[in-house]
Amino acid sequence: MLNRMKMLSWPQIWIGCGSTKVQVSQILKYCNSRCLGVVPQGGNTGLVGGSVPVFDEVIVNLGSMNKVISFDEVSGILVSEAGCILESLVNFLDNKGFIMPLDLGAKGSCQIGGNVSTNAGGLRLLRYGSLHANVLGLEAVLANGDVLDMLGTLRKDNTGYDLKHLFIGSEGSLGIVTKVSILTPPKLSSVNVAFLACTDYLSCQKLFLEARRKLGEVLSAFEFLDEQAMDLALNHLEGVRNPLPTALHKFYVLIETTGSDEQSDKEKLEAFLVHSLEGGLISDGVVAQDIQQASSVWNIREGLPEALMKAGAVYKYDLSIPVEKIYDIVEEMRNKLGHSARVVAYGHLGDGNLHLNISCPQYDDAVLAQIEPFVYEWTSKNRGSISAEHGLGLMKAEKIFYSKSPAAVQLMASVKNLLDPNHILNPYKVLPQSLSFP
Ligand code: FAD
Ligand code: S2G
Ligand code: ZN
Repeated sequence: MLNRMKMLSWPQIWIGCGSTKVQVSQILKYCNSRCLGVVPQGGNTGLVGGSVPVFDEVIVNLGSMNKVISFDEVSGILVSEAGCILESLVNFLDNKGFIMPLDLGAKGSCQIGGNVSTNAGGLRLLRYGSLHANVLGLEAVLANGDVLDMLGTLRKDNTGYDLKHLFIGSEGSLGIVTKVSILTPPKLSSVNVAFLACTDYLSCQKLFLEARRKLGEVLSAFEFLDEQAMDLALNHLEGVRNPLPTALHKFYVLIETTGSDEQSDKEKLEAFLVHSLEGGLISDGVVAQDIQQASSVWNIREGLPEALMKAGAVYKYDLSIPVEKIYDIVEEMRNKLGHSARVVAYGHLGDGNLHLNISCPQYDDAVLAQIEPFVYEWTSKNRGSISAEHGLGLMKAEKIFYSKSPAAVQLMASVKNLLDPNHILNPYKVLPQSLSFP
């Protein structure tokens, strides 16, 4: 079987074009029978080392399984192969008047199979919910080669345990996702973007509450970045400029509304901006007047990961924290690190998700020792999660106990042992070493 594969170089197996679940099944049967480790791989944009081998694992990249299987133009239910790149699905749906329920800066490379396997959050979760809400069904191949057809397209199906949820966010450690059935929302005609400036974090927090009250059902994104993040963007991203360049701004908020009435939605957003100015919640603000202005504002926010990579070495922490405490950890890290590193904060404030990035000219163990385990202990003490949306992968597998109880992790290990008794799927990832060997 394997000799029919276009073998690029062992241990990589790139499934041949026109590949099917049968080929994935045969590869896993083969690897399972010889206890060969396997790393499922999508677009390789993951940020916790989940999609690359640790030693000599076989890489199974789903990139050639990239067909749209069906699309129901009434319900908006899309069924596709796992290797479809997110942006290609965005473009496919655009012509049909629908959108994907998730959007992330990596859309040009990440695959829907990888999005599901990491339970990716992204820029639209506030409006459309997580993939646990939008994925209706999956097809997955288990370690022994069994094909699990859970590719339902029903909104409601309460017949027994909903097993697909085990695979959403399991990071390739329980099975290889080969097909996805997902509910896609209709594309609405009126999308508006505002870029606002605040003088302190408390105002950002209050602004979020006001946005939910005053913008209500049309609110579709609420992202924030601090002035350190803005400086990085201005210094490292081509063609980016700050629409609100006054020095006194310490925080920036990007608000997007998505509705069906251009006129009233825009008036609603402009009224919100005036109300926030008069109430002292913002020190300045602008509503994008056209698509170019809207995308130039989005480019600032979506370009931050790239800006950080260009700035040097970066230590990334993707934290879920109660909204009122989000900036406390940023200030504590700044106090601890002083001038030895630049602490940058941005993220999906609407989801309580902080992207804490600590940037230095080069990697430095002394800096790392000041960050960890402090950041994990602080997050755990404040009942947050040490991984909001990026998963655990290799980098955070040993940190799982900061956010999950020993009993919960033990049960995860039992599920892993049941579905992958030889532990061939993504070894060393997600679960601590002590638990992930039989
Ligand atoms: P990969 O990186 O290839 O793999 C990720 C994990 O999923 C690995 O453990 C891999 O083994 C497993 N996997 C991949 N495909 C399959 C499959 N078919 N079956 C089983 N397991 C599989 N993430 C967010 O959540 N929100 C964001 O806003 C966000 N923004 C980003 C912005 C940038 C610029 C970058 C570089 C990354 C960003 N990410 C974000 C992280 C990353 O894009 C997501 O985790 C994404 O879902 C990974 O998809 P992928 O196809 O690249 O998967
Ligand atoms: C985002 C990307 C990764 C990071 O931009 O929303 O998920 O930490 C992040 O920069
Ligand atoms: Zn993110």
